[in-house]
Amino acid sequence: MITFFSDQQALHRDVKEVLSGELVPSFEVAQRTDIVLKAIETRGLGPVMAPAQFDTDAVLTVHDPDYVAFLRGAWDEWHALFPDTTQAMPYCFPARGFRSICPAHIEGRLGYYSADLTAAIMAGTWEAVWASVECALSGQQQIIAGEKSVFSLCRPPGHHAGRDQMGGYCYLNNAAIAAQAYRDSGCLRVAILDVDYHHGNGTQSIFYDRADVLFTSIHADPAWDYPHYLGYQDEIGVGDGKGYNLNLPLRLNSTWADYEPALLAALERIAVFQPDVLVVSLGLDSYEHDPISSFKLDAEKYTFMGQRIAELGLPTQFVFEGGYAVDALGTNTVNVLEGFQQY
Ligand code: OKP
Ligand code: ZN
Repeated sequence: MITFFSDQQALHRDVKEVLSGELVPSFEVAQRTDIVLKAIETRGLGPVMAPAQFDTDAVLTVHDPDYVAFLRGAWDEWHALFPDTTQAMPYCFPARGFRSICPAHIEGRLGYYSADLTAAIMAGTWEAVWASVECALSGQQQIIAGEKSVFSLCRPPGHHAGRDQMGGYCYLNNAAIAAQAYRDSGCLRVAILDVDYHHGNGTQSIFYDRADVLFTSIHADPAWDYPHYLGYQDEIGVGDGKGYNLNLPLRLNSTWADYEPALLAALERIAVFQPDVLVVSLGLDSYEHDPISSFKLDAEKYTFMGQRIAELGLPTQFVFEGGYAVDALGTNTVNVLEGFQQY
């Protein structure tokens, strides 16, 4: 299996996030992809290639042009105003009762375009985010060219990013951009399976009113974990999209005994949908030792997961999302990919 990765992605680094009221080093560190690359090499998964370059066309079919322009220019604008700070972060938001107005000042715009305090913008963020998108689009092109599977080692991740919103370490939605690119390459139906511990609220919102892209997600009950305000079972889609959104929230501390039936239910829904292609939002934060998550999957369960996904027999693009137990992240990621290939 080919992996797409760019050195540019490491330019987004040393980020801080708000956790339990404190500004702390982000769990979403550049070493995450280092360790995955190491495991890919040690276990001989296949070649790692730099992505091709893309213009913004494919991204602007998923994201709002003003939002993309904002992301691209935010650091320079912030840095000119606050030269002694290391990252741009909002402090106020258009919450209930306010108007949905995009203000002029950079701090107002940061709040307008943010869901939370876990997606700061630094020098290098845009370059990394863009390289991450290029990994997604290069992977999509490989599948269109006839490969059975591909791994887009995206970082920063993407599944919390909405059409005009960042949050949860995410800026542009790599998986959604790939899914839309399949549609624009002639695929009629695209399925997304999001196995990250956190609900993929951004991906869901992008395709919520559409029947051509099925979104399925297994994640921690949002009543008890991030992103809290989306990801409930009764969110089934709207308009044409009604019936094309499947959320399978699980209780905190869920084990494989809880997880496997949910996975099989998602795979069954995908099989009925008969998509041309599958995009997997591959988060590994369901791992038992993940520092910010509560599920109890061990390393061998990721092999099972890959095998189960392979049983669909679909061309499959894996897009990297979360996973913060850095030491185990390489093993767990390659377990899924190897499990998929073994089947
Ligand atoms: C991004 B991805 C809860 C802290 C949650 C933000 C988590 C972002 C996850 N106590 N912090 O889906 O892995
Ligand atoms: Zn996650």
